[in-house]
Amino acid sequence: MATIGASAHSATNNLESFWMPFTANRQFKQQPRMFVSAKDMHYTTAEGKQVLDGTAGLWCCNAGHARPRVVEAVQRQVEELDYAPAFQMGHPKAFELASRLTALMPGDLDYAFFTNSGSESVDTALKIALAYQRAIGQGTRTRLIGRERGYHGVGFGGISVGGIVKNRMHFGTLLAGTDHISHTHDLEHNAYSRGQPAWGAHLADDLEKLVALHDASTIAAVIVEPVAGSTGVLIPPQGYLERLRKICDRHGILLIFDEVITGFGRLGAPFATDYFGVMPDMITCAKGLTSGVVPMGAVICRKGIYDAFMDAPENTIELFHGYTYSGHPLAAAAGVATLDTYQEEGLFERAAELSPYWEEALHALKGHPHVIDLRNLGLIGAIELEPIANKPTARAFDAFLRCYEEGVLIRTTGDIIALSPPLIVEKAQIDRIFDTLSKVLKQAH
Ligand code: PXG
Repeated sequence: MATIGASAHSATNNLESFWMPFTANRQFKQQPRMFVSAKDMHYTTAEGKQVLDGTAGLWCCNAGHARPRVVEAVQRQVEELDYAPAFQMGHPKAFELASRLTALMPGDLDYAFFTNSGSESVDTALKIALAYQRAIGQGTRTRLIGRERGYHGVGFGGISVGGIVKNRMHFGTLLAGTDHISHTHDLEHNAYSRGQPAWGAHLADDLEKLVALHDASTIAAVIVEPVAGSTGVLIPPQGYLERLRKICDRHGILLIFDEVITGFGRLGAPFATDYFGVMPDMITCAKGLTSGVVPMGAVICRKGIYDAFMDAPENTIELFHGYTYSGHPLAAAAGVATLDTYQEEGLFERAAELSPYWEEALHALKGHPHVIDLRNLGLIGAIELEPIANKPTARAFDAFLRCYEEGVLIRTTGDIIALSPPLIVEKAQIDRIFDTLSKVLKQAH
């Protein structure tokens, strides 16, 4: 077996060639952190150490790792049908998954378009929004509105409506005609909120300002994460999403919920739309759809959107969009088996049941050195740290490295620690995550 370390620069295992995504490549390659296997709640490192997964991989392995149903389904599928053309041909698993997925959805969110990632789901949803407005005779509606601190993946559509400076500033002019409403994060009013903060519903009125500026007749859609994940777990104030929905309705603007993180039980309900009781016109998802086992995403659309495309002659393609691997057999098989696992093990309900325990364990960190906020919803938690002067991100990254040494995987963004364990986490493992964090934060300088 190829090993790392001494043989790192051998021909069989040259760490140089792989340009790693969203990674400090040089730092990593000097001090690699390699996972070689995973089971249930744990990773095993190249050195043979067990690491407790406090982040469900990258917010995706909601059912835990190497779950038998999913592993077997993928193995069976690869032997039976490895690939079928995605355009003008079909295969049963993709249809089965679309039926199962839309059956999970409230209301008339009845149609699923498959992609291979969250980024592709977002770009797909934005394109469907534009094409839909044209189809219903509203072709002047070409603007796409996102939110500051939003993360919608890394396609040009996603970074254009996204609100992360570093993800945008290096990449030219982006899409024309996008704009952003303000984010909802406010420590002055909402620090140490448990669940949804009370203050801030009025921030949704920012959309009215953009309507006044651009005119509703130019705006196709608004996309938001119901809970912003990547920029540090920003939980919507009570009443905020309801207000956003009302403003969209008033002005004929489509509302897209980017549920790449909030989907598949993360909040203790199937989706954020269920948790908050607010219906979007489209949902983008990925990650938990296959519990991270095979790459896959989906856009779920309300019936009226699909129907608007269906009045062209029957032998014509209705939407000029799709991917070679849309609804890939292995991904579809993984998806069906993952949904089975969620259902059989009651994992969404389990997340809801565990969330008060999770909340208590998180908020017990109040008063630890440099902690300036703690926030939580469902099985998501965040610890915001005071940045070291002139060294933003250093304090949280140091905590990440120390937790890893202690055998617990956490995730950091800026100086915020984000936590999102697989939904199979046990109470003793929640204790282990927060005991480790407590120890590490007490040692922090
Ligand atoms: N939308 C949202 C809301 C996301 O969180 C994407 C789109 C893009 O998905 P893909 O599959 O193209 O990566 C995401 C991805 C983190 C982290 O640590 C978050 C994501 C990905 C990697 C790391 O916060 N979110």
